[in-house]
Amino acid sequence: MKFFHLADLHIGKRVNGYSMLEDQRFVLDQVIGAVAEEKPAAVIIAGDVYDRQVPPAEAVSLFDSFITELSGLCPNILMISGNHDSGERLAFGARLIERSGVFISGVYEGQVQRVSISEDGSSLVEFDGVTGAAGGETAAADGTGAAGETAAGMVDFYLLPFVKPAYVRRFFPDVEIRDHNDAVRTVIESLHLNPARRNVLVAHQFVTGASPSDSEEITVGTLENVDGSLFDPFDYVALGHIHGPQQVGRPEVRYAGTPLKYSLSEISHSKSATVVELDEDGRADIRTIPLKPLHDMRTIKGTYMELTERSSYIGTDTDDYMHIILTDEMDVPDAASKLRVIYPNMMKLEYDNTRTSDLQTVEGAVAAEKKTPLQLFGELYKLQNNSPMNDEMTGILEELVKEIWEEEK
Ligand SMILES: [Mn+2]
Repeated sequence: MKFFHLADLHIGKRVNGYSMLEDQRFVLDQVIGAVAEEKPAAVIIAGDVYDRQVPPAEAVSLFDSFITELSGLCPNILMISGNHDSGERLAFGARLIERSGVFISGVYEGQVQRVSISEDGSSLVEFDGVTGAAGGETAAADGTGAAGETAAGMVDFYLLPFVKPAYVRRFFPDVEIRDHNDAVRTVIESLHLNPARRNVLVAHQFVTGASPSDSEEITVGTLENVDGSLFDPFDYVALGHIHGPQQVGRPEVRYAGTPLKYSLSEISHSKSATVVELDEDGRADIRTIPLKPLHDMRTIKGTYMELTERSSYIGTDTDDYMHIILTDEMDVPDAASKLRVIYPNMMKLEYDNTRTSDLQTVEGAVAAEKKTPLQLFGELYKLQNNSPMNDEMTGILEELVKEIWEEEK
């Protein structure tokens, strides 16, 4: 069975002040093209559909068009909420659009939505988890799994929305749930997996060992990590949350990553859609389809003169999202606005020179009173710029000092 794994679309996101909407439309169109060509049985979106709890109207419109087109091409669309989404809002109308093969798990309510998909793309939805939880049936605990089916041809997809300890605790009053790891373990242990079936988990969590970027907004030090060994019972784990595409531990525990670079820390990433084919024994063949951005995000470095030299940029994509590093020792007046003439989508401008590369220590003010204004200013200049004033500067300063101090007398 073939399925697509996407995650962290963050539709409506702004990066360094730039709206990503057109970039997102461009890249989602490529996903639609790839789905039309590959004809998977399902497309998974592993959370962070939107960037905000209340996404802007144009973001909702874009996502609406995306899933509408997608559902014309693929029988099953499976999605969960991420930490950026409002689970309730994402799941609006979920039970209605389920009839169209669009399955949304927004909020964990003590049970996990299980979508069992056959090779022909037909699907069956049930709920699995703690007995007695409201809304839905619980699968038989004898291992027959969903609807008593033992057909090995089916794949069970478990849709676990983003959970925090507090979301899970209330359904398990007798279990001590201290952190995210306890929370996810408790939920997984409450499931009745059918070992005769192939099992896929869709989740949005920070798995220990994954490498984050700058755009996930992970809170460091709050014990958000979950251990990858919790996923051992699954043939494939479609993860969202971490923005660089990567496996964690084994190849089948995988972050699809964002479809676009969402921070300068992701400049070296190659973004893609993940395509998984599970064979009859549950072995996963995993490959990626590269996604080409409307505007790439890249870094260039050099002196102002070098970078504004026509030959250095002609023929390059100057409307890319640029991170420009100037190596000039002196600040270039109005560099940002001048560079924007060539690079209209410059996201960041910084200097790399002796001033920024070496750490300076501040000398004590003890001897300050014994120094002349010229000496004091010279030290301040050197401290800030990591190099002494040149003769011309010293000359100007001498003139100024003379003018100010002598006029006072
Ligand atoms: Mn995310």
